[in-house]
Amino acid sequence: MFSMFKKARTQQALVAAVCLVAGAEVSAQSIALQNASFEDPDIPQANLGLIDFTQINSQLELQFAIGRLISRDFFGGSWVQTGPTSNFTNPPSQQTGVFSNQPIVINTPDFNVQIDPIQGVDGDGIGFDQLGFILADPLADGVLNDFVSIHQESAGVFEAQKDYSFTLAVGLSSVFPAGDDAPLRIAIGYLDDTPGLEGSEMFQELAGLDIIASQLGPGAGTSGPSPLSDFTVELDDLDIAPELLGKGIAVEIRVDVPSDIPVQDRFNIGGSFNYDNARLAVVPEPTSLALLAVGGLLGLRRRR
Ligand SMILES: [Ca+2]
Ligand SMILES: [Ca+2]
Ligand SMILES: [Ca+2]
Repeated sequence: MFSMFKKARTQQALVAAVCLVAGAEVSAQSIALQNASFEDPDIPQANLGLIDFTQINSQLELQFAIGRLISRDFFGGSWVQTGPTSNFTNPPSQQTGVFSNQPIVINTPDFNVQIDPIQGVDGDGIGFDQLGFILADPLADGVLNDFVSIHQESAGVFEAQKDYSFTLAVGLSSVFPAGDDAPLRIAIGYLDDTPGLEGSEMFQELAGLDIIASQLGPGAGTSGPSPLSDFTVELDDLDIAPELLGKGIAVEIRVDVPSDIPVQDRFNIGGSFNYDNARLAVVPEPTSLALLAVGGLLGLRRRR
């Protein structure tokens, strides 16, 4: 009678332990990324007095003028910008960078502009809460753009029986909102340092996720940028080849313009996304942990 009771108790403990371990799956540990919130370089308050309104003939030209005051086309930290206009390597492609999320109000006889900050942007307590942008301008500086990307190798390395996740807050720009044919792709991979490879060619994707414009709320023709939403790409340990264990974990943010679309039609396709708060995390493989826990409890039982 007593031993049956004890057995039931042990089974309850087993179930509880497995549930606990399964619950632990969500307790991911973060792996540091540099300039993950795109706060570097810090962009000061825009001096709207620098805009020469005698040269501004349209709302679009005014958008460009404001954009120049509130953005920088380079990053602090170790993000590497790549794209055809930069010959696949650093220095910057000028299609990616950071911008301050500052409110803009312009009242002239010809222009009335009010730009409200995007809500919920992550900051560092210094100046404005900044974001990154990526613009797959199909024809930048007279050079055909098939893609634009940034990537970074984190301080973490791939370990056995670990899953990984890369999360990015993403929104659609109101200036050149992207079309669905040019999705934003977020990816986890590694950098292949084989001689001869450079820029984007070095990034080898292991898991990727496409985010299309129509997933992001207000699109082309609307008055403002869409709010940011979190998107996560997950890399399963089963998709990490044994020879990659110990190799640095890298992440990529990328926009591709489909190369099979005629040049004259591409102007409707390339577009701009806003993003912020890049987060890389490692998650202990839940199945192996649960098996370990069960094995441990069974071992205890046998010793009794
Ligand atoms: Ca930020
Ligand atoms: Ca800041
Ligand atoms: Ca797994």
